[in-house]
Amino acid sequence: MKPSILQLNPILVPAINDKLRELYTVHRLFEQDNKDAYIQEHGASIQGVITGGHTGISNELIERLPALKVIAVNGVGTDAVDLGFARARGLPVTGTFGALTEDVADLAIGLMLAVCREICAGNEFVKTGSWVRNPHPGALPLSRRLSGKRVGIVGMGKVGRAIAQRVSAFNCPVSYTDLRRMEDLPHQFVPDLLSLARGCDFLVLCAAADKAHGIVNAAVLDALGKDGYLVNIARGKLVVEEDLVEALTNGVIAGAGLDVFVDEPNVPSVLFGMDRVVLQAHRASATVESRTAMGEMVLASLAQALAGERPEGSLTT
Ligand code: 8YV
Repeated sequence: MKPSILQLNPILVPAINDKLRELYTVHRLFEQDNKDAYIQEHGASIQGVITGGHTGISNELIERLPALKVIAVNGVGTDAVDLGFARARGLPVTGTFGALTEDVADLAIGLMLAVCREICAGNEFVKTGSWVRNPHPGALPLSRRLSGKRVGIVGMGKVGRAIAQRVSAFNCPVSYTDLRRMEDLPHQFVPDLLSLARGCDFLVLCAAADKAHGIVNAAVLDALGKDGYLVNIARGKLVVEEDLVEALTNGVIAGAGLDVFVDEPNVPSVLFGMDRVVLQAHRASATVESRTAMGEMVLASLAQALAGERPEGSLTT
């Protein structure tokens, strides 16, 4: 009999789903109307869980899966899993570390360019016929340059480093904050976020959100200032969203490029009408390339754990 796997959210790569079905009995919890009853019926047989970085898994659900051998996160953020709880149970929690770095960094660059060059507003201007109705060159205001601007990176992990590498090609001086200075990097380390924000034009959030809720607040946005942009490709909860909305509404900062939000898919609707704000639906890793590599890592984690081995990417065992 094939081992049973519980899948908490969809995988979008057909080949990965085929492979999962070939090896396991896959219980797709995200398709069930009555999730509680479904767990009641199948919980005892589940040996592996697949979840998303943002979705994670509750301790309550873990407790209802007595045969569980692994939680495979199809992502790199593990803030939605209680790692201490899993560790105490000897339960491996794995991530897809390294698989999505390039695409997340690419989207950060896309958001940086989109906000300062107002690419989305320009796109709408052409597509809605406004250019024809109003061909005067001043119909759209001048935008701002990215090249040479000072970039402040919050969280110099794999993604932060990949962004630093990319913006260096735009001749942008890079500074960063993290728990510690990285001796192998040529960039300026700034120990506190407020000073980092004060000294940069783009504040780019790439930090893990495990212990960093609400670090970007009104004071940080004030320090970033009226010519500064915020880019977030990490987690919505790093930011006090009400403070961000207020800062954007009142011109405290110049604009924002956001892929992630506090309560996805609910985004503060006041942002929808702002040309200086570019929004994405948590899609930084949503490429065929990343999601295929991530799916393969999930498959490897399941296979290793169910064979009684320690999964390579385990954070807790
Ligand atoms: C993924 C993420 O979209 O890696 C993460 O932590 O949040 C995302 O990049 C998500 O995990 C896909 O399931």
